[in-house]
Amino acid sequence: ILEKVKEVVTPSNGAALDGKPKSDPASIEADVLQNLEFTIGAPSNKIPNGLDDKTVYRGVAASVREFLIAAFNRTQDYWRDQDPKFVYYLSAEFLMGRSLLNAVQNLELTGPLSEAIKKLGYDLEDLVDAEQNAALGNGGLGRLAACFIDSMATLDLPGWGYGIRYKYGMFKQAIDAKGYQQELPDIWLTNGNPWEIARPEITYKIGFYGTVDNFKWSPAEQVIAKAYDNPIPGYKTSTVGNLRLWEALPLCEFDLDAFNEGKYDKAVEERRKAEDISAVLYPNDATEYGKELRLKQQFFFVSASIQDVLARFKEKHAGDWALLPEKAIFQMNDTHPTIAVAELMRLLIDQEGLDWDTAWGITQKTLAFTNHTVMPEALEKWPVKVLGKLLPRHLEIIDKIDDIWKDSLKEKILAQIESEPKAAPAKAAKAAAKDGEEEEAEEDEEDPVETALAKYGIITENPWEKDAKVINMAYLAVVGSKAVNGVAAIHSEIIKDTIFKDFYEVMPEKFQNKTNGVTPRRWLAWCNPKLAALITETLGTDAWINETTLLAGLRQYADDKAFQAKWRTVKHAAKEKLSHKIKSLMGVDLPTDPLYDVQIKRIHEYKRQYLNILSLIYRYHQIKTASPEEKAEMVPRVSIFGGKAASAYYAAKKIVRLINRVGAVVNSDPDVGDLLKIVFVPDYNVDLAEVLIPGAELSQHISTAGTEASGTSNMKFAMNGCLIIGTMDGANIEIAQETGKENMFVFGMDAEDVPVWREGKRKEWKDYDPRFVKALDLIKSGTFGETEYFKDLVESISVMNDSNNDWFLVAPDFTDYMRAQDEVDKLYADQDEWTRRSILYTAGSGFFSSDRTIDQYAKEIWDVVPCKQP
Ligand code: T68
Repeated sequence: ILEKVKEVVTPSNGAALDGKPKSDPASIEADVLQNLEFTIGAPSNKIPNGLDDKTVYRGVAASVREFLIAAFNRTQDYWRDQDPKFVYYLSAEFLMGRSLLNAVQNLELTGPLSEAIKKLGYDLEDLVDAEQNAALGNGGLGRLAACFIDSMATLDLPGWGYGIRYKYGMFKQAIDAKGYQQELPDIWLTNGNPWEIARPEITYKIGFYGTVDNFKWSPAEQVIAKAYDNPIPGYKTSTVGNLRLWEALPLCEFDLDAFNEGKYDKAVEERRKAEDISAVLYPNDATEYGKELRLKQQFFFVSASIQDVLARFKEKHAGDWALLPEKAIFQMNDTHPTIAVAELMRLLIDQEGLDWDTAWGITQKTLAFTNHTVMPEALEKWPVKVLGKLLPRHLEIIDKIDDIWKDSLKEKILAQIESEPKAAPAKAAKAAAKDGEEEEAEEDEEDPVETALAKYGIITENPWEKDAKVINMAYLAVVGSKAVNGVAAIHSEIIKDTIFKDFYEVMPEKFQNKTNGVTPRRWLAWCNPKLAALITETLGTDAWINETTLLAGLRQYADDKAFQAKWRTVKHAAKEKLSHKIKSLMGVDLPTDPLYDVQIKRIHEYKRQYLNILSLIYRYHQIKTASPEEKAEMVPRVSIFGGKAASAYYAAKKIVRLINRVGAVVNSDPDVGDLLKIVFVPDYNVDLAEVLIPGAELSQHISTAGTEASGTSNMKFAMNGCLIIGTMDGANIEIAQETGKENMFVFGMDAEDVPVWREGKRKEWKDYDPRFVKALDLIKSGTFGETEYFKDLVESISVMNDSNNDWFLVAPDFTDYMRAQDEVDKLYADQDEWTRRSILYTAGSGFFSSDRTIDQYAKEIWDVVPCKQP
């Protein structure tokens, strides 16, 4: 083998020769052998029987890495030379999933690589499964960031992602025998990470705590941020972008004095403290714990990233700071990186010596902000005490931004009031005279200017604690950014009407919509190769992979019976694959003929997994009480759930347990047979999604209207020809527009109705659906055990009092949900019509490519244009 390696590799396969490794099967085979031997340290002569898939995966990954790095180096070199404007996507989360298959497909190496691997006695698919998930994210927000950098590379847009190289990613979820969720650490780096390039030469100092004297900050603690680059290959282009992640390290590795004094703990204490910063991903989705370490993480990666960008800028354009907004834009992914507003100001003023106004002008042109939620608990508000202690200079800067901001509004507000016919000029004048005075922020019609100013405050009173001010990070971001966007059409409207209403009124031009998208490479072409092949065969081209609007060409075949049959065959194969996966993970046998119904997403009350399981409980009851004739009429269903509950979110954890308990009872009940199976797939993550989504026929996106900002799995399901049952919420609305609302199982209250319900109607409503009551009775009477444990969960939607108010409208939406479910069953019995709709979903999904989203960001916010090597 080594002779062969020498023969093939030595003369030509070095990147040094032409910057590109050889991609014929024989060269790849030899290169894999060489990597197994010399990079991994595995005796390659043991191949095939003596080396397991995990080891061989590492050898193959090392070889693919060579291709990636070669193209990465060329791209980055070219960009350095051309000096285009860059976008920097600042995100505390990048939920990347696995990289091997994506890299191989994007680099168009699948054919020769598979052949090489086969020759070695292995199978590419098995090796793909040996890879760990890179789960550096909670859910939608983190996965969106991953899709975005994929699209940036594919569109040749000069751009990098910036984030944290967490040592432990999203916790692993296990379900124990009693149905409880258990959280286990995600130790994903143990076997090394072949997809990253450590950059020990790229480091920055990050300070914390300390004092400020005459605007000069002396941090009391400092750590080092060390860079790791993760090449991001585009598809059908030589462009390979970058995701730069930061690791926290101590300034001083080892306290030798302490060590010599025998204080071993103390000798490594600084190291441990520093490493804590990039140790764990906060496993909270939509709730904010306000931990100091969390703020430390945020500042850590933001400061390192901005310092890095400014350092490169200075290399080319030293001193010419006015040029910065023409060379760089930072997109802040939610509030987590919004300390960037103050940090950019600090670096420009304190380090580069700019005056306040110049720095502020630059900052406001160099930052943009995306909001992903209207849930009040997820909008970060840092106590002044916490932020002031950790970042005293930043607090000063934020304070001044707040003052100047409010001052700038006074005239505008006064003018507004005067132009309103109803406003009495005398009152307005009186209000203006109060200029600068701190007044209680109360809804006081008497004093409109003061009232208005109070609500614009970035620093405000903490509603939960007296005399404790907080910094509203979303407001800071809105004020400091050139653009603010929501993530679906309805969401972008809602933020203008609710959380940012006052800001929208004084600067409407800043507010935009950028409907989310997902990468069609990972989420259709690579995860569903059979469907992709059928689409390519039908459209006569594979150009749809990058130009998803071409998928509309499938519409003309929607009624074609022969095509429908092919479509069904492909779907059935994906259901089989999914069924095998579940068998291998859980030991459960799932029949493949029933309707495959899937709800996979974080477990949250607003996402209403509860509604879904209640309807299944009722379905179970129906099966139990049906006559044989009635049973024969029923449409068999497999219901699959997946998702993690935040570790401290008790209601969500109870819902997980309820689903598992119901599943255990239903699946082992001989009266039920194949009419209903309920499975909760543990540890839902990106690679499971890649099997679940192609195999699903119905997917549930049933959030209370107005609560789900967009949703992105809805887009993935639609692309894969999966029908949707859903509320008119988030991107469901746009999916309905693109695929035909009549083709979606729409139910429930609209976003406008929900507040009306909450504030009024709810109080007198008693029309509980008898089926809803029955389902709850079954839980209460112990059909699924643990009546005491489920008691408060049941009461939360059925007994109204101060702590229970069914905030997410499970009870009032139940009847319409059941109606929609009946429609589902009816339609599934008509396979031709079902298939026709399935085709229309894929055909209508072109708009939901993240290429479209990123193109809009690039043109409408970033002003970044493609820069492709000739
Ligand atoms: C999601 N948000 C939205 N947040 O819920 C979803 N939160 O509707 C949308 O499609 C998606 O963002 C992309 O825009 C999240 O995923 C979080 O994960 C999160 C993490 C930490 C703190 C708060």
